[in-house]
Amino acid sequence: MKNLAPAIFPPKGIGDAKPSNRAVLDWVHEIATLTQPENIFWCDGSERENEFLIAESLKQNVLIELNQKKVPGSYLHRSNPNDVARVEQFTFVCTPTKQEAGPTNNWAEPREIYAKLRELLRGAMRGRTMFVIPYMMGPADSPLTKVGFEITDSKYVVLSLRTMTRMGEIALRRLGDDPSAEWNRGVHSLLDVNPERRFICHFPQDNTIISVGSGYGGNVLLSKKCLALRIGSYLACKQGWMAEHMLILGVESPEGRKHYVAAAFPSACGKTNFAMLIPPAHFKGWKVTTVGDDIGWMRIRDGRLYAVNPENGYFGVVPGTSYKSNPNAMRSIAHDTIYTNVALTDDGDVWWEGKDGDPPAHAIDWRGNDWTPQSKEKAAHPNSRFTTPMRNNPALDPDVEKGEGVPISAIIFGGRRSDTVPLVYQAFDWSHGVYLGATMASETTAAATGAVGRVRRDPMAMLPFCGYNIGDYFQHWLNIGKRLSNPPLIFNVNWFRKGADGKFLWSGFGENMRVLKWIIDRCEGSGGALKSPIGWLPSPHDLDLAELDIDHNAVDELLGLDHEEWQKEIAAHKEFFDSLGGVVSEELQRQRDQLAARFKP
Ligand code: GTP
Ligand code: SPV
Ligand code: MN
Repeated sequence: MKNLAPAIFPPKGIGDAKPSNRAVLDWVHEIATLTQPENIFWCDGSERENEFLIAESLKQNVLIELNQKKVPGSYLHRSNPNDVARVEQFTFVCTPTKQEAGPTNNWAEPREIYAKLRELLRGAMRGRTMFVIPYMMGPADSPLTKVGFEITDSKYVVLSLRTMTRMGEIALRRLGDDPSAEWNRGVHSLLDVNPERRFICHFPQDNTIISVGSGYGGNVLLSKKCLALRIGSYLACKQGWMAEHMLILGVESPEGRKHYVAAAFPSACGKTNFAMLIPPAHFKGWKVTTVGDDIGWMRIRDGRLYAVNPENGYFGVVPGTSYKSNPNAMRSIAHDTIYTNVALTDDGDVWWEGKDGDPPAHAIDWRGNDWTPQSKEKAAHPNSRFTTPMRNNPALDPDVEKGEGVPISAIIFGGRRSDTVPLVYQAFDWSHGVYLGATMASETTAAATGAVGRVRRDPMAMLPFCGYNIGDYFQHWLNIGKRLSNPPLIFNVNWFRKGADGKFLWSGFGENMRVLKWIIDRCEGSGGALKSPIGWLPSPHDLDLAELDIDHNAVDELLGLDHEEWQKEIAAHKEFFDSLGGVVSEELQRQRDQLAARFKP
């Protein structure tokens, strides 16, 4: 581990994009004094800088070159096998009182944890290069756009943020020279990539993030979950907007009528796939376009919600991605992509479980070991990821850079539920919709360390990402609704319901267009539905299932309500609210009582 991130020495003209804002310079000086790096590299995100960093990363084995004929501009990175996913147990919200962090966050007292982190960071960058990355989240001319700086000793982080954010000069210009301007301070050090010294700490009141001991994904690309969601949600509540774990997509009818919808599904539950959906042949002339695949920032304008995607690229789940399931993702990752923890084939290509075609006869797995189809281990880690610029996406929405954002017609919640929850239903109104979000649950996935497949409540898909008290977060949602004269309709979907044989009842992916179409019909006031105890449910003939190979029983099961299962579900809602220790408002408690009452004969 001694040579984890040795220093690099750039030629003249690279690594010297020093910003002029006094506050930034003072902070960098303070962190450099503490961490004692060999040198400081001021990033500008330029092509030349990128080429230099890739060359150095190849020399130091941070990146492995792929076959440039097969995947031009693409590289493979292998993370430490002890460091392959977000670590929720080591993620902290550090507010003056525990109550501000609330019942769903790990809390640490700011003074104590700052002191502990300072000790861990003392001398941590000796012999290493300290990179200073200026970046911007959001389109250049959006009122929601935020500037952040990430200090890191990881070249992988620099290369990734160049794809994931708008990095360099553009961020410096947005920040300007005012030392009191709002910007996020992010400090990251790999240390020795030891889980015992791994902490991801957020200081919302200081607009500060400190992450140590990891080199992976959401733990270290501080722009993403740390700033755009945890700190973002705190700022959003204070400033009257919303920061959500949501994809944003556009859907255009053959007649040219366009709607935008935002959807919150937990990690590894289908956001990227839904955002890149290609409608089946039956939906001739329908077009789906991607605004964002993971995070949505929304604000109120003229009584409506408008959304922007703060990110500039996709950090997406690789396994299961194929030309069959997600052609737009396959085209996006065919070039200029960093792959993390996938398998390497003998001809320098990448491979993963679920890719089109036969598995290779031999490959090197994500840990760097020989692999054959007979191996018991998976070739690619279940949470292996691609980092690819959003501009690679053939279905990118033309308004993705629009500063005012896109108007949202519908908000969709959804999770992985093998039972109980129907394919789709609609909330009666905004407050009921907030209740659907607040009580949603999902089976856990490989996106975070820990058990997989365990049903847990994950309100608005924000359980790991809400940077303040979840009760206040629910209230913020309710308050936003009161300010909307034209609120989005709210829906819940479940692509993952299983039949008695344990197989998915719904074919999903492109076929989800059929559900999306019903949602759009409802927004336009034309779709049919039945009033059920849980909300508006489509009957089988309200969904366009033409040319879909599915039998009637499966459709009935998908749209059915099992009263016994729902009694358990309602009890689980109560148990969840109770577990939050009194932070849930009357209004949501009343929603639960009304739901229970609607089930009574
Ligand atoms: P994060 O990046 O972790 O936030 O994940 P995500 O919500 O973007 O999930 P993603 O679209 O990457 O999908 C995660 C996994 O779910 C992949 O293995 C997909 O193949 C699978 N998946 C996505 N959509 C569907 C679907 O409609 N049906 C089924 N059965 N699986 C799906
Ligand atoms: C998620 O877990 O929701 C992700 C991946 O999008 S990570 O960036 O690692 O958080
Ligand atoms: Mn995500």
